[in-house]
Amino acid sequence: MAALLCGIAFLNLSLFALGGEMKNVDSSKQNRIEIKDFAFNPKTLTVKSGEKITWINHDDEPHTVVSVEKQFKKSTALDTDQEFTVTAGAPGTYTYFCSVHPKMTGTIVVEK
Ligand SMILES: [Cu+2]
Repeated sequence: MAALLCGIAFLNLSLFALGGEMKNVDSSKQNRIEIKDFAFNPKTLTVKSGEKITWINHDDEPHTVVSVEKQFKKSTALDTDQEFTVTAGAPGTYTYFCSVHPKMTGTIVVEK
C-alpha cells in the first residue's frame, strides 16, 4: 500500500513539473514596449487577449502610460528602467499616451 501511495505522489509531482514547464514557455513570450527618446517602440503592438504587455522606460525622463479611453489602469510615473505591466483584455484597439508628454502615443491591438 505504501508503495502505491508513493507512486501516486510521484505521478502528481511529475504532473506538477510539467505544468511548471508549460508556464515557463508561456512567460517567455513577452510583449514588451520600450520607451526611448520620447517614443513608444514598437508604436503599434498586436497581442492576444489574456497576454501581458510590459512597458519599460529607457529614458532619463519620467513617462506614463495612460489609456485614451481609460480601457486599462494608468501607470504611475515610470522612472528610468521602471516597468509597467497590464493584461490585455477584450479584443479591440487600445490607444494610449504619456500624460507628461501627450505627443507620445501608441496603439495596442488585442486579438481573440
Ligand atoms: Cu513621456
